Amino acid sequence: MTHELPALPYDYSALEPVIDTQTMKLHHDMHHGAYVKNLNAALEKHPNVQSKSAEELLRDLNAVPEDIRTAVRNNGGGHVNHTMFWKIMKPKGGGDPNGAIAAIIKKAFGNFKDFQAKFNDAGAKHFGSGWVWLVASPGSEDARIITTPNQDNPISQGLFPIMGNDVWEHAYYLKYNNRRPEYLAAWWNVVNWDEINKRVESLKSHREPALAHR
Ligand code: MN3
Repeated sequence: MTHELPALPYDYSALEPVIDTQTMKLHHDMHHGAYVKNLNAALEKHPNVQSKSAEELLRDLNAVPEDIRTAVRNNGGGHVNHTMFWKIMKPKGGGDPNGAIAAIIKKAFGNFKDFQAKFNDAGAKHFGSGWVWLVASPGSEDARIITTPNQDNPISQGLFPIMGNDVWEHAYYLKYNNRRPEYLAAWWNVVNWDEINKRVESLKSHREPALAHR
């Protein structure tokens, strides 16, 4: 079984002006495309782990053969992270969170504005490439913000990624240049709270978040 690059759930231009068309094309087709290609190439060497989902591989990296462990961590992480990323955005998104995610944010941060400020600050201060996340332990609704380097996904630490934003320069540099905080602030206008609420349902029931495409 091979992993596949999922189609974007909207046009390349759909997230304008927050995320520009050219960035979406390069980010999805080239960057995410390369993670999928490189993940498949690594797994070709070990048919015994090819039946596992990308999430299963990341959840127990020690079970991945050592000679492909770094490749699976980086490219499997890149695949799972971006599969989530495209889904948790939508054109005309944003606004205040609703439903279960609103309750989680209120419990952990008091209000949405304070959560946004802390999430943006963590993303802005993260040194180099990586992701900023809202995570919880599976089955718990006590959420917190973490950052991870490179393409590391929180599931490798036993945490459930409720939502995350990509702070690699490839995510924003064409439009925002070095102004990462501007990108982080604008990103809230394309957040898809309905999709994030679906992920919260998975968190509550200890299920995997929607699996990355194979
Ligand atoms: Mn990226």
